[in-house]
Amino acid sequence: MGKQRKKPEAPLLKVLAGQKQTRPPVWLMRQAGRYLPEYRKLREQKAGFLPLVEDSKAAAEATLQPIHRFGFDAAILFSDILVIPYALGQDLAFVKGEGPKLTPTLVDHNLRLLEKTPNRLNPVYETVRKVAATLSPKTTFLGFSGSPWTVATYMVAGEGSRDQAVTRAMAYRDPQAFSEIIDAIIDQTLDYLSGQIEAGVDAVQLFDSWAGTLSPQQFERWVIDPTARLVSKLREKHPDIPIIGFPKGAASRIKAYIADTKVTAIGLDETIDPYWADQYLPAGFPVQGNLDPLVLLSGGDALDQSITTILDAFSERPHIFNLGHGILPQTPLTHVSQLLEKIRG
Ligand code: 1CP
Repeated sequence: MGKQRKKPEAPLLKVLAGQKQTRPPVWLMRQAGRYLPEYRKLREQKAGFLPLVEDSKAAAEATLQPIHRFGFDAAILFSDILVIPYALGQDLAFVKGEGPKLTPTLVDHNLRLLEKTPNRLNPVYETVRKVAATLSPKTTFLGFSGSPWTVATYMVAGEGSRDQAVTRAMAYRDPQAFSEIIDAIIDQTLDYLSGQIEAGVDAVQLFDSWAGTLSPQQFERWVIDPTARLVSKLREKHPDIPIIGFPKGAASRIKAYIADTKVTAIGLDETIDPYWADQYLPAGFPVQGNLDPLVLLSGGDALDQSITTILDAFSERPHIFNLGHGILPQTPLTHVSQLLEKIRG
């Protein structure tokens, strides 16, 4: 593919190319999901979350539901960051009320004993082709993956945790074995994102949901370095693909993250002061964020005021409006409409 952007009319892609828009494009992390009644209905018809991801027709529908209802500027592929461990040979189950479980856990099981099954990702590429064929040229199609560190925390512990202690301890205790896990994730993620791009996504986001618990040196080693390698390898194959990095909880370390990983844009979580970000991040560098999901849940004047603050702080820079983390399942739909009216005027 040449330099020509595929969708010259898509506002979100313009922002990623460094062009500020008068009204920022908007989408919401986790916008395809449980706060939507039409999603809950689709989900009920399936035996679990994985059967939904593996049914490309249903997954395409879940991807498009928030676009049909709200007209967001981006559709995000309906899949999950945990399909990478699944493709690397771990078993994956979404246990009701408890969240995802991966077995065997790599804290006590050697990665080399897993049998890779990359064909498990094929239905996702089919979902991408289906969605890409129907999206309007104004709507950006976002692919995604987890970042190596965040995916590794699930592979090692077998589940989500508040502080990633099991994985952080392993990374100190056995950096050699942990590096092998990170490298395997990078290779599989490279194939996965390339597959999404070849099937038709316009840009990708790297979710590093658990970047915030690492000490400074470990952040360099396990967040920045693997992300930089992944970005550079992906650009070798797809030089023009915009990449949004989202190192949640990275605080002031986002400056080093931007400089060293060479992502195209940065996703900011809700703990970052947008005025600080505007002042200290490189001039003209595109940002995404960073409304508190809890203020969207709460609504009212607090919601309006928070939106105004973010719009004001980023009024002079390329900005994609988003939450600082995923939308909460209990969020009233009327609050999402209020948000869109406020941003779009
Ligand atoms: O049965 C269901 O409906 C399960 C709920 C659900 C959904 C809708 C899960 C389980 N994953 C998803 C889809 C999903 N996950 C998307 C789809 C597109 C969209 O954003 O609308 C995306 C981008 C993700 C990304 C994801 N999965 C992240 C990174 C973002 C974040 O929120 O931090 C993480 C950490 C996961 C793991 C995961 N998958 C599902 C759950 C409940 C979790 C969190 C588990 C935990 O840590 O306890």
